[in-house]
Amino acid sequence: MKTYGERAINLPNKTAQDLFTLMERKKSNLAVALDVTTKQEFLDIADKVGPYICCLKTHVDILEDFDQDLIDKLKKLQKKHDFIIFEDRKFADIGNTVKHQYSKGIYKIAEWADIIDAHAIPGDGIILGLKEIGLPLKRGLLLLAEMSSKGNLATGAYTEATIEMAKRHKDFVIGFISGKKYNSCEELIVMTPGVSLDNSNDDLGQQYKTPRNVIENGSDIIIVGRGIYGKGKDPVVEAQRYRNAGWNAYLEKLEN
Ligand code: 5FU
Repeated sequence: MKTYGERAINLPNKTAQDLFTLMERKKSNLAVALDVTTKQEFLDIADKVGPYICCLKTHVDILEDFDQDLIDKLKKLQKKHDFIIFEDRKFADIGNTVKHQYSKGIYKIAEWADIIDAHAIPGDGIILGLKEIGLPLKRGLLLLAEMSSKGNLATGAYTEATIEMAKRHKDFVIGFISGKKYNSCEELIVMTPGVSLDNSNDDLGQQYKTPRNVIENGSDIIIVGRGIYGKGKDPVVEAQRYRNAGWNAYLEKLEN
């Protein structure tokens, strides 16, 4: 198995290269899913977990007081701590619409998010639309090949078709949201949500696996949300704990 650093070489997409290089540099395969609803909480936790993560995953549309100042401060934190920003927007419309959703409106996602994700359901047009905006900016796209939630419909033939779509657009599609690696495209990044060391589910269909489980299945990056900043948790302590769990699982996998 290649190291993250070795995989960075020869990747066609700059964001993917940057991500693997910084994972190696920071010794972290941890992405934090920062699902809080106020700017202050968001910036406070981002600053605390920043040193331990390779990627900060956002849902900007859940912030009650979103404004340009938040983006300016987020960019400063990105410089300070060295991480990739992934807006988990899950685009799902025709190419022409997603192009506008990506670059316009209140959030202007293309201006600040290094990575975005999209459902494969509309077909190749969704990638073509997002690519028109994202490729000149050297951004990267993840396709949702599988979801972590109970009863998710992205399975079997749908997942297979999603993998084929990714292979047709390797300049812009850098990987998948999924729980496992696919044999036919091992170089593509696999980012995995639904990761916890303490819980196996929530009350709304989320299903959790441990960092070790998902890394063993071929995941490259673990995505952890409430496990890090949930009620009563210290985000610094938890970020270190998940960083260590993810990195040790990766080192063990490299040895085997
Ligand atoms: F695509 C997916 C998926 O299949 N499952 C997810 O949980 C995305 N997610 C996101 O990961 C979800 O929107 C949350 O932002 C995050 C998981 O958060 P948690 O608090 O660790 O459950």
